[in-house]
This record gives sequence, C-alpha cells and structure tokens, in this order.
Amino acid sequence: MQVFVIGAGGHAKVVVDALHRSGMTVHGLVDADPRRHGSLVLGVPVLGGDEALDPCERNRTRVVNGLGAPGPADLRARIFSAYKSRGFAFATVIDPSAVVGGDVLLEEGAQILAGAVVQASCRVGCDAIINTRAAIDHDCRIGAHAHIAPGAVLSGSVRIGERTLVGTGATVIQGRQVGSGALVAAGAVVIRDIADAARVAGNPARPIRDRDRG
Ligand code: JB3
Repeated sequence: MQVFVIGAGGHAKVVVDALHRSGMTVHGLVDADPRRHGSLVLGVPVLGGDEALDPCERNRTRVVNGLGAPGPADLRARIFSAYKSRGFAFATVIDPSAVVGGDVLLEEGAQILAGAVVQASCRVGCDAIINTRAAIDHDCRIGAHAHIAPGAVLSGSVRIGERTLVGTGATVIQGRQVGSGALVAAGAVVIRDIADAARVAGNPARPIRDRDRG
C-alpha cells in the first residue's frame, strides 16, 4: 500500500511525523502551491499538485488529509469529498503516543494525534482530527470533519457536530451538544448546548460576532 499526504503545510508535517513514528512509509505529498513542489517535508518529497496522484492504482493507495484548515465550511472537508469522488480511500492516523479505548470506533480518515486520549465507547467521525493532547472522555460522538484542537477537553457523552471546530484549550462539560458547523473559540468553557453554526467564546461560553479561531 502506498501512502500519500494531501497538503504540505503545518498539519501535513504533523501527520507525516505521526505516520513515520507508526512505522509507515509516506511516499510523497501533494500541494496546490507550486512553490512547494520539489521540496521535502521531514524527508518526504512534495511531488506536485493533486493531479500528481492521478496515475495511482486506487486499491493500492491510501491518502491522508494533511490540511488542518480549521473551521466551518473548511477546505479540509472539500478535499476529502474531492478525493473520495476520484476513488481514493483515506487512511486513519493514530499517533503511537495516543491512548485510544479498545471499543472506540474511528471512521475513515480520522486522525488521533500525539498525546491525545480517546476514552471508551467514543465514535470519531470520518476525517475528524483529535489534535495534540486533546482529551475525549467516554461515550463522546465527534462528527465528520470536526476538529478538536490541541489541548481541548470533552467530558463524557459530549456530542460535536460535523465540521465543528473546538478551539485550542476549550472545554465542553459532560453531556452537552455542540451543533454542526459551529466554532468554540480557544479557551472557551461550554456549559450549555450550542446550536448549529453558532460561534461562542469565553467562560461560560457565549455567542460572539467575530470569528475567533482556536
Ligand atoms: O494549530 C495547529 C496545531 N495546527 C494548525 C492546523 C490545524 O491548521 C496549523 O498551525 C495551521 O494553522 C493549519 O495547518 P495547515 O492546514 O497545514 O495550513 P498551512 O500550513 O497553511 O498549509 C496548508 C497547505 O495546503 C498549503 O501549502 C496550501 O498550498 C495547501 N493547499 C491548499 N489547498 C492544498 C490545497 N493542497 C492540495 N493538495 N490541494 C488543495 O486543494
């Protein structure tokens, strides 16, 4: 199986490193920016743009989404759909330093990064990122393409909708639901349910006007 990473920026570097430490060989990266072509990311060549993977035999190839692009309506989700429609399958990434409960369900392309903890009976949706040292407690449901940023904490039985960003160091207390396409800003503390597409910040988390990325 040949493994390629899509994108060659900051998030791609993290997933390449996780794959290397998992003992996997990464055969190349692809990036939309021609200035990156021919460069190396942790020793792996940037082969060209997305079209560079056209010749790959689909049943012998796995791709990894290396775009972090956090936030609602993100590029990451569009890349996932575009590659799926081209017939590619996505590999899951589990950093060897992560702790993942035995009955956790990881859907296609889910990424569990360094030091993250995903406790028993959680489900992590396709293409979702559980980023560095995030903590996901028992029975959580993380929607497709959601991004739980570094150091965020979800207590037990939390639900996070599709494409939602839970920013760096944010906390969601047990049993709360955060809708789809929502933004929980860095450091926010969510103690009430959050609607679809809402943007919240602060402690306790309240709606905000300007997007405050985490
Ligand atoms: O905060 C953390 C821990 N990580 C952040 C991550 C979640 O998001 C990181 O600090 C960045 O804020 C961000 O990382 P990302 O998404 O890797 O961003 P950046 O470093 O800007 O790299 C994005 C790369 O994707 C650029 O090189 C773009 O040229 C490339 N790109 C954009 N569109 C694309 C496409 N590459 C391909 N193959 N196809 C595209 O359509």
